[in-house]
Amino acid sequence: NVQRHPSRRRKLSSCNSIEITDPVTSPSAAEARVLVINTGGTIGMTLHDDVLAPKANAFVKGLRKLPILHDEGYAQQTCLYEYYGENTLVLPKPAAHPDLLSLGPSKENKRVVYTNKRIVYTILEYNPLLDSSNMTTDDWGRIGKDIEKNYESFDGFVILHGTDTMAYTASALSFMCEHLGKPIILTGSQVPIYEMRNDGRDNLLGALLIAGQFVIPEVCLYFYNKLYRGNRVTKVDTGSFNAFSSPNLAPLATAEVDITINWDTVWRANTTAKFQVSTELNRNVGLLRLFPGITSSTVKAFLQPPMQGVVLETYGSGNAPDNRPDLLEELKKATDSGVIIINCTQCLRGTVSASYATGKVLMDAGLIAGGDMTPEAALSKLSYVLAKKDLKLDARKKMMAQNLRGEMSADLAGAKLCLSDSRFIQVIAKSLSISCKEELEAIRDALTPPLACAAAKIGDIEALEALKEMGSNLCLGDYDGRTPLHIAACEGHLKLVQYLLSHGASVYAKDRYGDTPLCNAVRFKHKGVVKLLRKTGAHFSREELEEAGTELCSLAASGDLDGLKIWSIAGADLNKPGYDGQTAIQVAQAAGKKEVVAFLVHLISNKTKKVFGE
Ligand code: ASN
Repeated sequence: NVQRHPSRRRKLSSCNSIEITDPVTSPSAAEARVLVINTGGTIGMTLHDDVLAPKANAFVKGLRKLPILHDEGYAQQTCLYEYYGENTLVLPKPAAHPDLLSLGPSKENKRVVYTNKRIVYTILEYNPLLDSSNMTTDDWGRIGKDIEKNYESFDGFVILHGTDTMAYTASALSFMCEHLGKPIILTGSQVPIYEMRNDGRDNLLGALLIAGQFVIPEVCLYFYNKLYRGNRVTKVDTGSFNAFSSPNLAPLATAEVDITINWDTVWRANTTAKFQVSTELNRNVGLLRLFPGITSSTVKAFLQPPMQGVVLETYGSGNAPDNRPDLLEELKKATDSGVIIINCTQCLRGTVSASYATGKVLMDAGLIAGGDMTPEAALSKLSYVLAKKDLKLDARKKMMAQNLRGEMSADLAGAKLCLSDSRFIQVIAKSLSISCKEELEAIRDALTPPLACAAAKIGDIEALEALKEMGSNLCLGDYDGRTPLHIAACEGHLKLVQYLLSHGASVYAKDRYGDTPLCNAVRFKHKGVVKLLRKTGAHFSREELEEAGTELCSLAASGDLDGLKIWSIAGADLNKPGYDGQTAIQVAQAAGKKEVVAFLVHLISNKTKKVFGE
């Protein structure tokens, strides 16, 4: 796979290299890159004077000595450090699981996936490293900005973080990261990674494998073999490796013998907007827990300015005393004066509802039902929504009641057609004598990806709509990992691309050849599709951009203006030299393609003007 990296290939000559024999399906699919942001936490702590505290500049050195987390031989052979720097490590190549191999390529659709990709990961260590009890909203902003800065250079992100406030950071990042298309996974440990018995190694390894292999467009938390949606978790145990619980949502993935992704639960992107991080957060928010006998003066004091948003942790399904007018009056006064109060339950599991008189009084006092949100999620959502300066109070309240990032369950009453309602799947199930739900789902998952790809090929949005109503996931790929978006991008079906992007398709999906929908749209010269994909955040990888020069030169030699325009829209640098050091302009000049030369000169000078703001 060194073939893929020209600079690494060049540097090989200066390394004592031996031949690389990685049996990869294609060079460009051979490596995935993950950025690990180390903020601190127990995972990297050591004992000083009998207490645990973070130790600076020790983590990378420690990992280098752990063969399950770093393959020094591969790093040397591929000049990894020269290319990516000293803080980059690489996981060993996973042994292919024999059961999985025997089951063949349809495994992808059975949600169980193995990989032979190398996960190359770079560690960005914060200074100072923090016990997570010391984290503030400014630290969340810093993490967000670092992800934004590095978004296009990596396939996924892992945040090493202390467990104490990890649920708060995960919730906050889930809201701050708008139009997210790649995985961001928080993890840490209960015991430092340097101890003999520890959970840090497994947690880091699992988080890296998932972040590098799967396009899960969510902020997640990985702990004790489970991947959770980040804004659904809460820390429930100080003394167990199984420290987190996601009481109202099943895990997104489990890492047992196989890594099994529950794609039906994974959040589906619904946007054609680019990723961005909103670091503005409002700090005038708070959590108030009801208890029998709480005085109205306590409540009054808590709700005084500058307080703007409060999560009230109520009893059971969202109840409070209905025989305490003094208390209810304080709440009503606050909501009347513009404080947003969210009603969340103190119970670990379940949702608030207005089924009791003691619950209805809170609605009457102007509180907003928080559904089954965790208090951590509700608090950080308030902080995020209240910082939206261009929104009026009503719009903010509306946003608080909406499900923004999967933090609350939808009201399922009267919801979409369920699988068993679908005639099509039913008929097949009957002929195969299948009846149970799991088998029906397995049939659906096996059949619908190729059907969706076929529909994408002919631009049939209605067929895709029907498949979606069956509960099919339109972002799953076929046996070659080619998703409906890949196919639609090849065919240039702009409307269908738009439809798919609004219904869960990911611009970052790679097929088995390592190609994204953007690569396909560029190859088949569909300008409109390229523009839309770029608007949605699609981009070429660093390696693809580096190697673009050769393609640009061949387009210049053949006088292909359209091709050059499309590469430029797709983000290529038209000055990039090809394999022999010549640029596209030089090639066009040599080949006497005057029109191409004029075009390139015009385009490049226009770009330069833009950069200098002319
Ligand atoms: N106090 C530590 C922290 O939150 C706990 C841990 O990471 N397990 O940073």
